[in-house]
Amino acid sequence: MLIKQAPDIAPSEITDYQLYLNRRSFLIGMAALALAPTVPTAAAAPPAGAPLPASRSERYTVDDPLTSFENITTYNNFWEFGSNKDDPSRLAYLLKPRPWTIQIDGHVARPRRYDIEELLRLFPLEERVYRLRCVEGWSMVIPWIGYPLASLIKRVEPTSKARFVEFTTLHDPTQFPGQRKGLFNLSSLDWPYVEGLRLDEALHPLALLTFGLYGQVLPNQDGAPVRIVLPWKYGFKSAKSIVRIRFVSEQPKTTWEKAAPNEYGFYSNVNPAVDHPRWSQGTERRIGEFRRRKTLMFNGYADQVASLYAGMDLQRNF
Ligand SMILES: Nc1nc2c(c(=O)[nH]1)N[C@H]1C(S)=C(S)[C@@H](COP(=O)(O)O)O[C@H]1N2
Ligand SMILES: [Mo]
Repeated sequence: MLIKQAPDIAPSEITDYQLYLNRRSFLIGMAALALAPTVPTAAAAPPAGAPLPASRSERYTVDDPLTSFENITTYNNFWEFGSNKDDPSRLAYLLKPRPWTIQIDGHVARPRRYDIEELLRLFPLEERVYRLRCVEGWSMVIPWIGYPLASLIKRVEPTSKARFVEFTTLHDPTQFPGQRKGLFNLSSLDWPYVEGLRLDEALHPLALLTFGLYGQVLPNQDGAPVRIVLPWKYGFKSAKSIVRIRFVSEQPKTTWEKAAPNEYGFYSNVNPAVDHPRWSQGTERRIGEFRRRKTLMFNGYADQVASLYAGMDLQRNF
């Protein structure tokens, strides 16, 4: 059985938000001039992707310093590429984020297959700065670009039978080496990667359908061309490279529940009071910092999401 590790990584450089903003306006300027963006940056950043303009949200942001683009794009969990933190950035070139479609089906009045270009333009894009807390004990602060998942959900009109939403990642071993069967993948996950939410969780305004980060389209290793981001839940709930959103009446069986049901529950809300069976969830290591931080209930979003779980036993519904 495959088991997530709780690693301790070497500290990295501290993010300079101003540097990002400068670089972003520089990129947008370059794009406007239709020049090839060979961008000289202070940090050895990976090549810049296509700019993705968005208006910065005043409401959905946090004061914590941003994690560097470098760290966000080289320290990843994306098991489709492999189980090491650098596998996704090393092998990301294998994923082809265009053409791409996303199937929306199940209990909805308007089931449809959307082309990614259309999906991207359905609603205005916002930049939101969210904390991301991995179940392994590290965290980041990421300026995502997307629009509320709720906007898309309302558009396809779930019927009264829709009680849960299931998200499925692309299954293609030619693009995802981690999905190939073989000696080195004996203990891999059950593909495709499936995640799920209760419908009311999926409709929560924090749930973001995400197309970009740091002013540009999602790098492949971060889940191009479209993923979800659920900042109050452990990172593995935020499925990457989604090809299908299905509305169902029964609670979906998720990939990590299937792999280790006693370790990864359906809810997986960030909760410092409920330890993982093999390690504490009380503190976290913010990538780029030295001292550990205290993990906050619902990752610091309790005032916004606690009511979703009123009356539930969070020890049992972990
Ligand atoms: N399809 C898919 N989605 C995934 C994963 C994965 O392995 N496959 N890993 C998850 C985990 S464990 C985390 S912490 C986040 C990491 O997102 P990031 O690499 O963009 O920071 O993606 C989540 N989404
Ligand atoms: Mo994670």
